[in-house]
Amino acid sequence: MGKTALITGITGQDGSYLAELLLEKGYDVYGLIRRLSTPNISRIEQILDKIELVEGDLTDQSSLDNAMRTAQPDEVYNLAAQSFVGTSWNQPVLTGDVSGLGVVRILESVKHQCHDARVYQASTSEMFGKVQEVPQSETTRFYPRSPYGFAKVYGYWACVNYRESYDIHVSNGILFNHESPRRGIEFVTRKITDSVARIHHGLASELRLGNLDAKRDWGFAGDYVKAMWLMLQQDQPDDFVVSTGETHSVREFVELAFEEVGLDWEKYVVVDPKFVRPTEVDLLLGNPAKAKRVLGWEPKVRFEELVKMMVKADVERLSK
Ligand code: NAP
Ligand code: G4F
Repeated sequence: MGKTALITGITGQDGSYLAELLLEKGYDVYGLIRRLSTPNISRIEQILDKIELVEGDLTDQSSLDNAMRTAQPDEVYNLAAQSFVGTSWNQPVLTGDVSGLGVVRILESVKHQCHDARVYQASTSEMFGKVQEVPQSETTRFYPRSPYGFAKVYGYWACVNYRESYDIHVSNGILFNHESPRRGIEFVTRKITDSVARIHHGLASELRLGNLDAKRDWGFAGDYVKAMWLMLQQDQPDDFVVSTGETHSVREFVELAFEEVGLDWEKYVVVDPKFVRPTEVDLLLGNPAKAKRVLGWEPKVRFEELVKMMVKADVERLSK
């Protein structure tokens, strides 16, 4: 018999790629979806007839219990979060409730409703924050630099504790930044490629950004959801860094993206203090050696290809 998976955050970037991957593998896929005045299903429209949606919210325990009872999942992928670092300073309590405490609600629900389900927690390189070593690995000490970062540290340790206390098969994927044409528009990569496409089509004349010196280890979301799945196929739960092992600055991303449409970025980019954060994560660079060794996982899409893919998709989208 095929397996059943429940994905929280199925309407987000990663949720949509993961749902497609699991359908390809023959899973029955359930997705937790929260009530909004206008449903946000644009990323999963192409698979709506193949998945089951269950209403629920990470801040509401009973809805999570109901989702677990309905789906009876073999695997739970907890991808839901208030995931935008910038917003976490304006909404620190909500961020803690969803991205931190929400993890405990998921674990409680699994403990009581489907104890044998395997759980994936969307942990993050933001936990390394002001990095204590370069590159960062599973043993690097955390030093979060935002309410989002410290909420995720709480969620991470909740998973470790439920694994040790209750023998729940729960793994943390410590994923470094991963992007795609489905990336939310407020994140820097998509903000850049969307603006480049607008400028190219004569729909905009400038791009306002914050810190161009920040460096990130950027990979492709389609590659990273494969690592999530692999973690839950292991006999033993564990924690894994998932990254490319390369780092690039926001400036490099900008240069390449403008180059793609034959424009000089310096004529269009304006540095606006409004987008500079109260505390910055200056440099992220992950060491994916453990994921390669234990999971046999490696990223396929490299930085230049990722930038091209995203610019191309936005240029095409806006030409319609
Ligand atoms: P995303 O596109 O922002 O998706 C977030 C998802 O969470 C959306 O489906 C959203 O639903 C859902 N959500 C938000 N609040 C919720 C709530 N209270 N109850 C239920 N669902 C809620 O994020 P992503 O890029 O796919 O990232 C997936 C996960 O990986 C997140 O936990 C993120 O923090 C983590 N992560 C991401 C990266 C990255 O680079 N992308 C790296 C490391 C870790 P709506 O559509 O209704 O808003
Ligand atoms: O694209 P960002 O907003 O992503 P950030 O903060 O690295 O967080 C993302 O990756 C994390 C994994 O490390 C995830 F956990 C998290 O959920 C999210 O997916 O910003 C990247 C960098 C930052 O240093 C920021 O200061 O770009 C810099 N930046 C410069 N100008 C900007 C801008 N970021 C945004 N969003 N907008 C700007 O105008």
